[in-house]
Amino acid sequence: MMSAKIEGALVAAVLGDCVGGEFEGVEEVPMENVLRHVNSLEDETKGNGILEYSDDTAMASCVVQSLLTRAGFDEHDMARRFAKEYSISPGRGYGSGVIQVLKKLASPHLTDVYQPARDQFNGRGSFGNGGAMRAAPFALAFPDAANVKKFARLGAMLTHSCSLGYNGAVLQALAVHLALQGALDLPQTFINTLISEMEEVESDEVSRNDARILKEAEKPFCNRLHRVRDLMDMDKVTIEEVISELGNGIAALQSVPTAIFCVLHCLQPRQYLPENYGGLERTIAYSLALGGDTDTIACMAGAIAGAHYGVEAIPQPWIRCCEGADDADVNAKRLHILYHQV
Ligand code: 8NA
Ligand code: MG
Ligand code: MG
Repeated sequence: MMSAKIEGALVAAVLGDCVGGEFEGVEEVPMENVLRHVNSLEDETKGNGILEYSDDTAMASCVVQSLLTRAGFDEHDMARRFAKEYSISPGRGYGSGVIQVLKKLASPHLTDVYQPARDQFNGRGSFGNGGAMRAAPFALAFPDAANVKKFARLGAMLTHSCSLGYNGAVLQALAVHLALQGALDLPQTFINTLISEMEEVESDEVSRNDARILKEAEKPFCNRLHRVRDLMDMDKVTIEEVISELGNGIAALQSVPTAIFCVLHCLQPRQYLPENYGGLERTIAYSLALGGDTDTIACMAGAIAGAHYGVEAIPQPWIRCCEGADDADVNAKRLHILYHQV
């Protein structure tokens, strides 16, 4: 595995978070506003300062540091890092539910680190995208797909115990894993592989039961991935269609398949995006234009796109104005070494 692809994934995830923060929670984002914001990153005379990262990057850095320090997955170490990071910087825009978990994880008396997550939402657990937004590093540390799935799931379960939360993390990690392997060179094969992987992931009794309780389709992520495949076969697809078919919300189900669609849709030039943009810039700009949970959707799409295009595809001025982008590059080089060891 080339280091450039691992660096691309980790750095572009940070960029998506930082650049996407501008429109987080805004329901309608005109493309001209996106392009004005994105183009201002290139204009260094403006000196518009540093764009700060949010919970997405804060938690992903904890995952990375834990994987590197422990040379593998250690749930106690990772839980401790989440709790410590939150106590140092509570103002990073964490979801309102997950804060309760992070406070409980700080307790030195805690024996089962998965218990606070299980207690969320009357024992149903969170289905938010907070597990998925930090799932990419698992694909950058473990070369084997079985480990990627296993540890992305466990890593998400530290805060998200609903299957619709942690299965979203598995899907996001698998998408990054496949992108690293060059699978996006054949987009149809890429989406078909994700569908067949998720058929398996969503076949257990817990996942089936959660889908039933939440009145979702059977195998909800597979269902959305089929919609992604339908949308990618269409010549013209509007922002409104993408939002109504896939969503742009804070639930994993309404954002992970959306992020995957953004990457697939932007593999080729689009008339409403500048000709001088490469695929990575297109992906991030397009993610923002969908509105909603823009920082997280751009972060997840950025990780997948970065794994495909590599770090050289990222414009230097973007890296310079995003907090944490340089650190991500340093850590990615260390992950690359781990990737070849485990
Ligand atoms: P979370 O676990 O607190 O979940 C996020 C939200 O989803 C919760 O606050 C609930 O409203 C809802 N939710 C999740 N599970 C259930 C359930 N079982 N029953 C009922 N409601 C539920 O936090 P997270 O870590 O998943 O964070 C998700 C997103 O929130 C991230 O994108 C993060 O950036 C953050 N956030 C988003 C916005 C926004 O406007 N889009 C604003 C601030 C923070
Ligand atoms: Mg965020
Ligand atoms: Mg968000």
